[in-house]
Amino acid sequence: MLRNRLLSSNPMLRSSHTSMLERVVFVLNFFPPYNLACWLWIRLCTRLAPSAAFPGRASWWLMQRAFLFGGLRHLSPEDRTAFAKAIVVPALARTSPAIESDPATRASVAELSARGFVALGPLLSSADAKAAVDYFCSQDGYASQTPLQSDGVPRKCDPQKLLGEGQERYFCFSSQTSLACPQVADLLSDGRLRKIAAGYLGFTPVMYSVNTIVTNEGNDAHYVMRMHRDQDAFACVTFFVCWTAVAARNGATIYVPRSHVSSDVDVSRPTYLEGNAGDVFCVDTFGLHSGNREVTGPRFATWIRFGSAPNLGTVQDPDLVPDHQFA
Ligand SMILES: O=C(O)CCC(=O)C(=O)O
Repeated sequence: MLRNRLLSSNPMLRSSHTSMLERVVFVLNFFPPYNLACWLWIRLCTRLAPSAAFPGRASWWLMQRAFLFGGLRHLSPEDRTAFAKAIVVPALARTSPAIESDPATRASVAELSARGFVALGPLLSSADAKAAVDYFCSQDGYASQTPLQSDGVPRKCDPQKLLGEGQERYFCFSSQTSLACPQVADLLSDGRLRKIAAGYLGFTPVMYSVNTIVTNEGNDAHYVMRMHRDQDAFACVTFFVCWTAVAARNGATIYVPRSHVSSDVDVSRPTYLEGNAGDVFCVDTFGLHSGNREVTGPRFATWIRFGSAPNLGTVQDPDLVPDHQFA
């Protein structure tokens, strides 16, 4: 399959769950004219939406078939927010209304909306975090940041191997392995993360990606260790669960406050998402962020992404939540 040839030699991914239409869209996303056409459509529809129903209905029809997401490559945060407000969120709020909130959730959502990230503090104990690290060390994973990018050879995580010159900076575990981690299951069981995501996004989202990553000291840089925007969807949010403590000089994700909604930000003054083992951050990763090249010991973290699906992530990467059973 083209996706595997282009992006991965991982045989695990040959049994992809994506539909023929999603494969077509996947290929289309490689063509700049298609992406530019999506961008133009989005800009135009955002302008027309207040006075006409057609742009909203047609955009929604296209998005349900995984079209339009190619435009994300060219959208400014302002344009993405305007399109989400005018078209995406109203449509999703009709089909999947937001769940009831509470004062603690509303406070987290307010901070997340203002800055693009919020520290939720210790949602798991340090003993639970240690148990999760032990669990992942006992499992097979892949030598890359996501299984899709890896050589597809399952192996045990050896943090020492991440140290060497020319070695991958990341190790990762499949979504199945992450979801089978008892501490991940615990975290997801009370619906708290989805509630925060729903409060922020304005509709009840699906969980579409779970991935556990490991980084260690090293010289090479992976491309996510440069400032970038995750271009999954028009409305999505990522939780980072820290299984090990992270600090500015030790693995903490780097984030430019307010860059999720504004282009007028000071990229030279980022924030480090520092925390203890068991802490959780909720981050709008369309905002400018970067993995931290500086790591002093093996750093374990799991990301859990919520948003609308299909999206560019679900079309590109079949190792998302298994079998499209968006929990
Ligand atoms: O490793 C990290 O902290 C960040 C990962 C990241 O930036 C990404 O996956 O987009």
